[in-house]
Amino acid sequence: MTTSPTVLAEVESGVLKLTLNRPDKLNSFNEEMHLALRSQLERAHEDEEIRAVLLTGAGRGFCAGQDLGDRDPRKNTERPDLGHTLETFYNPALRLIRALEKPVICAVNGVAAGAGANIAFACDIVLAAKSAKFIQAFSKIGLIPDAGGSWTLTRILGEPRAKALTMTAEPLLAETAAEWGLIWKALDDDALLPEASALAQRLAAGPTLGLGLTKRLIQEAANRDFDSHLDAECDCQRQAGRSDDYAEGVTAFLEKRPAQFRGR
Ligand code: LHQ
Repeated sequence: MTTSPTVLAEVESGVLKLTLNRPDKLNSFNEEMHLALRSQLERAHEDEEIRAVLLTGAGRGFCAGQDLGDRDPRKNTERPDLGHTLETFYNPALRLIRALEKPVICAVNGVAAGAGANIAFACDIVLAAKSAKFIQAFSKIGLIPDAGGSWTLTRILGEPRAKALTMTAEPLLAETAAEWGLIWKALDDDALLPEASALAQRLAAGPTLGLGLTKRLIQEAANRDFDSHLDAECDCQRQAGRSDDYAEGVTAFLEKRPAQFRGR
């Protein structure tokens, strides 16, 4: 596992809290931060003790996307291969977030720009501080919305809003993002981390297998017709029904006590 000061990692009560930590650069990504985030996401896949992930940023920003200082065109004569950066760094991290069959909560503590915004949108439950804003900054520098943005924004918002946000790069306030269904909730700034941590801990104490299957089904829904999706639900429910947590959940209900899920 790569440990690096650019991504602070701590595990508490089954929650892996990851804090993007280059606050002077609004937590924009350099190679070290990419590798550290990937390594922590791989750890979340492998470690059974981890039952939820909480992603946030240090300082006043969440993440300003790629560190633009890394590829100063004034210093380089050759044109860069940005596709290589996506293949090597962003896409594997985004795939790890979506494939992780455990809840990923994102606490957007401040501005989220470019790939930073779209990494947040790839998480399962997104909470944002009311002072935070989301900026599809790509068009300001001649790029396309990457890190899944052109997919996520279109799926969630539809073409008109997706096109306007990406072509104008106008900031979207957290409260509007919540009204539009792009994130779960906009919270008072002081309430963000306490609420996000409480939510992450609640989910980490939940029936991890069932939550993971729920995530898988919801993500796959748009790719199937209703009939075949009913079959997929059937397969997943069969699996969930054989879990220890289902037996515990029903037993706890019948005994009128809180369930003690173990994530199995
Ligand atoms: C930064 C950055 C930054 C370096 C703030 N880099 N220093 C994928 C494939 C490969 C390559 C290209 O990219 C991608 C995906 C992408 O993410 S493309 C989009 C990249 N991101 C942007 O274009 C956003 C650039 N940043 C901004 O527009 C502003 O900083 C925002 C609107 C995010 C915040 O504005 P302010 O609140 O006014 O803060 P600021 O601009 O003063 O930034 C604070 C510091 O952070 C400042 O450094 P300084 O030394 O002057 O205090 C900035 O230079 C630095 N910073 N973003 N992406």
